[in-house]
Amino acid sequence: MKISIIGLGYVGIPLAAVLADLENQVVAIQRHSPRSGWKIDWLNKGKAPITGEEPSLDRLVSKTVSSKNLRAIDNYSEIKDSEVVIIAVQTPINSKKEPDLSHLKDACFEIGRNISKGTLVCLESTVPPFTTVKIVKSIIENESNFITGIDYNLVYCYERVTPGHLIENITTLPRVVGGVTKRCSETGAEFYRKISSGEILKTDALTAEVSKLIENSHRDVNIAFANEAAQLCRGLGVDFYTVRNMINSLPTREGPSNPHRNILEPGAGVGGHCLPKDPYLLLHALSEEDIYKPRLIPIAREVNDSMPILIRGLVSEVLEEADKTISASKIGVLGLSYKENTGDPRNSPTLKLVELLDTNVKIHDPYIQDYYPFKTQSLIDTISGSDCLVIMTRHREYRDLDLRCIAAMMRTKTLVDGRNLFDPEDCIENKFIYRGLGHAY
Ligand code: SAJ
Repeated sequence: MKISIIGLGYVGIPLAAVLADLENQVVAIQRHSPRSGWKIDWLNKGKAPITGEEPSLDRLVSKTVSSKNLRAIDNYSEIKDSEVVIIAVQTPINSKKEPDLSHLKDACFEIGRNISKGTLVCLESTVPPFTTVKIVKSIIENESNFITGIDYNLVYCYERVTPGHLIENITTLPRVVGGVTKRCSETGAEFYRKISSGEILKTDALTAEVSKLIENSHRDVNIAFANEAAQLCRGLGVDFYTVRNMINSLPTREGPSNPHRNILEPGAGVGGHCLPKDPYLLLHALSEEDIYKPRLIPIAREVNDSMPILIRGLVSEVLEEADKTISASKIGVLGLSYKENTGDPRNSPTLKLVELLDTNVKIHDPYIQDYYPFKTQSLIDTISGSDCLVIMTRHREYRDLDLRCIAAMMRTKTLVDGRNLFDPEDCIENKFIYRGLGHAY
């Protein structure tokens, strides 16, 4: 089939590669925006414009670009020949936590103006409830004079990719296909069965939109619970990770797919392009209707957003014990990416921490060289001569760091572990003034 994918991001790029590898003719459409325009040329050279470890992504992109099954362009001219059009544009929130659907609306106008009869349109971007029908359907129908479910089909099928596992997610995870009409759902389900070996669940567009937002809000609330439990355990002088092991020992009921207990990990914060945003997309729709106002979801966001503040407090504590102040110290931070083993700094807690520290900070990240206005340093430059080392991302590269060597390189031996990277006993043995999130130190 001829398939157009709009948006060369964490969803569009791997999806384009997977579809091209299934012998489709795939055109990836990307505007020449300052942030992403460079991806067009990069992809057309057969390279995946994504940092971090993504098994088989580079191979798939170079294979499908050289076989001419995949190419990137900056316009919508090929929509009219496409049997499937997938929308994978960004749907960020603005500084007031309101959805910015401008990129989505632009794409819908272009699709409406160029679409041919019989096309299947799949929206994969995360959107507020009612968006598929009230925005996507109405713009496409107005621009094309088509009737949804008759002249063309429209489904909402939310993306379920996580950096580090993009190809595997797309080809194996279950998918929820929410059709605007029954026929749309059937057509959409048939398409996604060709992509994923996972179960394809059919429903309506609104149910699918709400499923996605509750799926991620649920995760955000569970992380907030772990963050809160870790703080109350510290207050009681109890090691939270020990408590967590006790609780998670409860055997699962229906096997590992549905753990009976599954307390998540406390951490230095919740970053990325999903969890810090998706709960607000849900809350925004509720603010427009006089219906139930959730309290748990916004509070969970506050708890998670407060974690970099807690880390800063721990840095202040250990430096004080060493008769130092933050402003007179050199601080080394390990990890700029929001998530281990990936190179994605978006909404990273490290950005917030560096702002809060407001002092001489050096950052290392194995996957990120620079992210304006930050330039990362080498591991040695980040650690050497520092007065405090802060672990913000549990990258694989940090797992076998030798604490003795680190201690010898530092000017003042203080360490704050925000991701349970080191064993607290090892830190104490190596004479660090130590604090560990989730530990009783
Ligand atoms: N985090 C914690 N404690 C945890 C788990 C995560 O502090 O126990 C932090 C991470 O450090 C990170 C943030 O939360 O900063 C988000 O981590 P994440 O594992 O949720 O990764 P994301 O943001 O890539 O979330 C995606 C989501 N997938 C989609 O939206 C399609 C999410 O629904 C998945 O559950 C998650 O991947 C996953 O499980 O990998």
